[in-house]
Amino acid sequence: MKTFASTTLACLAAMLAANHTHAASLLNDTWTDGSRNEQNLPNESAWYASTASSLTASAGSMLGQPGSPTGSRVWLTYFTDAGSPTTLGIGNSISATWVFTPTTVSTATGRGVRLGLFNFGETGAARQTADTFSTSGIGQNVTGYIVNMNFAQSAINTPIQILQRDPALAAANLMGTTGSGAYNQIGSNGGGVAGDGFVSGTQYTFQFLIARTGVDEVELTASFTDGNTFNRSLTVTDTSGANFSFDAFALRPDGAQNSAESFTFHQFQVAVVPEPSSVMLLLGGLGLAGVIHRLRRKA
Ligand SMILES: [Ca+2]
Ligand SMILES: [Ca+2]
Repeated sequence: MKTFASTTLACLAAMLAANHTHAASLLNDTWTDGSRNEQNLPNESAWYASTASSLTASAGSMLGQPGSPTGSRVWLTYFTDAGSPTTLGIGNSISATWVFTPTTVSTATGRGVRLGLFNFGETGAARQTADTFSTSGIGQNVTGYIVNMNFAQSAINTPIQILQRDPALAAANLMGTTGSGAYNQIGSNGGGVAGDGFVSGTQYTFQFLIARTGVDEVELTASFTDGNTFNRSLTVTDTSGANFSFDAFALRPDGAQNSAESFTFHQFQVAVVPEPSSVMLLLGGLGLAGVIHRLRRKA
């Protein structure tokens, strides 16, 4: 027969396990309403496109079309209210997850797709409120990190690169250049050797995970998988001048000849782990267990 103590311990272990995996969803959108215009967190968010016609929603998905064969586009959304970026405490992480299907994937050897987590809540930064803007603008004073990806049928060596917005924040160019003054690389390129790339018509999941691992340190992991054998992943650590606050996600495909003819968005999610309220529940649970323990000792 189980003792009361062992039952209590089992309950606590279950609570710890639940807490460990419990995420607060900031946004989880599947375009069920067939529109990309409403900001109604956490169920949907408004998306802004540098060229309005390049991003169209229909029931259950959103279609992004880079210029073809050339012409980059920027697609941007906010997953918190204006002026209220989510800030990671030590041990917390944020993940942005994009489920998508590309068509007519490029044969490019460059890095034609950029995906970033940003903070438009910085002093001097301004949120976008409408479509139609320059793909080399909107970034003044915005902080954050990007994944710079070789998006092709055959991957180059180390197809993934992760960079941080330059702390000098001189550049208004959000994602149009990764050069000096705009971005600084974090760690080395990675994601494996040349070989398997993206297949047209296959569904992929991209995840950008940023975990705060210290007072001034974040660990950043970018991964692309088809849920089967394709898995390209890179983890790097930013050990100084790290960013912990985020309110936006943006994608910048270069023209179709360097990315893909189209990207169908099936789902876009942003979550924070752990959920602050679950920490409070856990602490409450531990306190209750302590009271029970003391009561039993007295009995
Ligand atoms: Ca919508
Ligand atoms: Ca840094």
